[in-house]
Amino acid sequence: MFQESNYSERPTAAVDLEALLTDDNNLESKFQSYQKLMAYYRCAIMEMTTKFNVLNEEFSLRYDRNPINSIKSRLKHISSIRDKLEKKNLPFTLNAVEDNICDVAGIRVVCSFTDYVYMLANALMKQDDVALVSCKDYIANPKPNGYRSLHLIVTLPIFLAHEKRIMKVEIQLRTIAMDCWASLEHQLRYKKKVIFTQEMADELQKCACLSSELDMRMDALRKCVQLDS
Ligand code: 0O2
Repeated sequence: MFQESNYSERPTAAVDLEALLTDDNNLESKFQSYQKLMAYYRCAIMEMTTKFNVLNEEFSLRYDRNPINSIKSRLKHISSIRDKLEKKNLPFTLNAVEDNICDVAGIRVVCSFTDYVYMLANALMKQDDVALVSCKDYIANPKPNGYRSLHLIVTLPIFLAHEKRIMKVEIQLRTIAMDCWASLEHQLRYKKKVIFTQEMADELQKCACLSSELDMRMDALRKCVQLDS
């Protein structure tokens, strides 16, 4: 299985840190507090990645097939955290980050087939240390531009030497076809200030339909060859 980390890592800019933590004037102490919180989020990513690797292993033992094609992860960049807090009209403090930004730790699980997306999500949610905060099913209800993925915000514990901390993680589960479309669409326009004509938006939508049809046809083929029984 191909594994990859840091799907969008950029270095922490001093100017971002300067602006961070409006409740602390000391840059050195700001840096340490921020690094500590980010280390906790990295631990949460490790825990969650292990959970998916374990599920993948079990499934592969039982059915001789890997449901997971790849797992990618990233810590949200400080400038994106700042932008999101600003948008929500919230102060730039660590408490505000922990309480209001749910996707500081992000994991993207790319699956072979659509059924596996739901199978993995259900298996994860049965684990008694994982709690669901919110679920957005953009597979059942794609975004108007055609974006499809299952988004879960969950909490899970990380165990440190002297404490247990409950951390939030955003999980994006999608098929290879959904990931292909989202990655290309992201390159073309997501977060960029490009003016997209209606024709271009329509074309992207059509590509999303093609990727959805590809998933349906591959799912049908999988059922024909009965991979999981
Ligand atoms: P990045 O670079 O992944 O960090 P919320 O988090 O709820 O305040 P939102 O936008 O309602 O904000 O959350 P949602 O809809 O769950 O989407 C969050 C993430 O999904 C985005 O993260 C993207 O990774 C992905 N995503 C959502 N819509 C699209 C889309 O149309 N195209 C692509 N390619 N990806 C999408 P970030 O933080 O925006 O970016």
